[in-house]
Amino acid sequence: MINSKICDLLGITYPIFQGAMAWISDAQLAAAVSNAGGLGIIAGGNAPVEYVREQIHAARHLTDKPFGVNVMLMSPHAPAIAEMLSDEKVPVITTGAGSPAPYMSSWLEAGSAVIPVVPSSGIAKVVERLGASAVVAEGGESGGHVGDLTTMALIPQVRDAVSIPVLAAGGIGDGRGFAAALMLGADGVQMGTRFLVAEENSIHPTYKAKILAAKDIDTIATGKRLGHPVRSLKTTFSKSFFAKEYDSSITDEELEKLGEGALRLAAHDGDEEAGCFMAGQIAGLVRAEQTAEQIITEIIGEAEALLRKAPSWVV
Ligand code: TUI
Repeated sequence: MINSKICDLLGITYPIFQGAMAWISDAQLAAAVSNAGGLGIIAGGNAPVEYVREQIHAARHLTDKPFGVNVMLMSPHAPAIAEMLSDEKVPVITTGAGSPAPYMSSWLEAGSAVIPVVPSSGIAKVVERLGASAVVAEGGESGGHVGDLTTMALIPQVRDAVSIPVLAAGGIGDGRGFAAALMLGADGVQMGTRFLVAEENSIHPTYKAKILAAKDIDTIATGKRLGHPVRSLKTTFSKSFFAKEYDSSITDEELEKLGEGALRLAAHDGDEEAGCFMAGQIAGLVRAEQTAEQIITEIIGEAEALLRKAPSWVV
């Protein structure tokens, strides 16, 4: 058994969050993770408020365990989703891709635990002051919208900057990563890429096949020029986007337009040409489709075995 204060705080069995993945992590995946003892998280992404509300109601039918909802703060729907979340009083709210400051007091009044995803110790301190229950510190190894720092550098610095629990994200895909995160000072982990191939994840089979076939060098971060880089599998789409970033005849607006809808095309349609298959650098570690429960129990088992052996390093 791995004991962590985030488990007591949220009423979960294992300190493993399933990272929110836009167009991917719905009520079915989130409930499966929560039923397996982790924290499942519904992604708001760029979806409208009605969709997110439906997913919350669906999750409540599928699990009686705590679950979370993520607000992607760059979404035009973020203000409406934020207001709806205050009414729905979900157990946990996570945020990404921006500052949750405008919404924090309303969510806290509604009784939700607010756990922002942060890319630096400075932003971690700000959200702690605003009342965050914990932070997810996410390194640039992760899939999707990425910050600059690596998980290895970020976690100990965030750990030293705040007193609230810290979850490590980015580059964690098995029990070794989990145990390493604890050594860096984290109280638990958040994983996205490993859950891409969960049986309860109903993304297009092509997406899962691409993850299972990926090697360590198969992801690329594109969109640095636009100020919000996104890590995805190297595909026709991402390689062409990367080349266009260095083409000064293409405007930022044109570049931005190129990316629109590409994630949905990957997740929904498995479109190998036009889809953006977001994935983290640990994609090469993901070898089999498993249930959420198998993923969680395997990772906890691996981490326990490693941590039990840890005293042998000290002579
Ligand atoms: O948000 C993510 N990952 C994401 S969001 C996403 S959807 C998307 N699609 C297209 C373009 C952009 C996004 C896919 N993956 N991770 C959490 C995260 N948050 N990473 C970095 C941040 C972050 C950045 C700045 C958090 C706070 C922040 O604050 C800035 C400020 O000024 O306070």
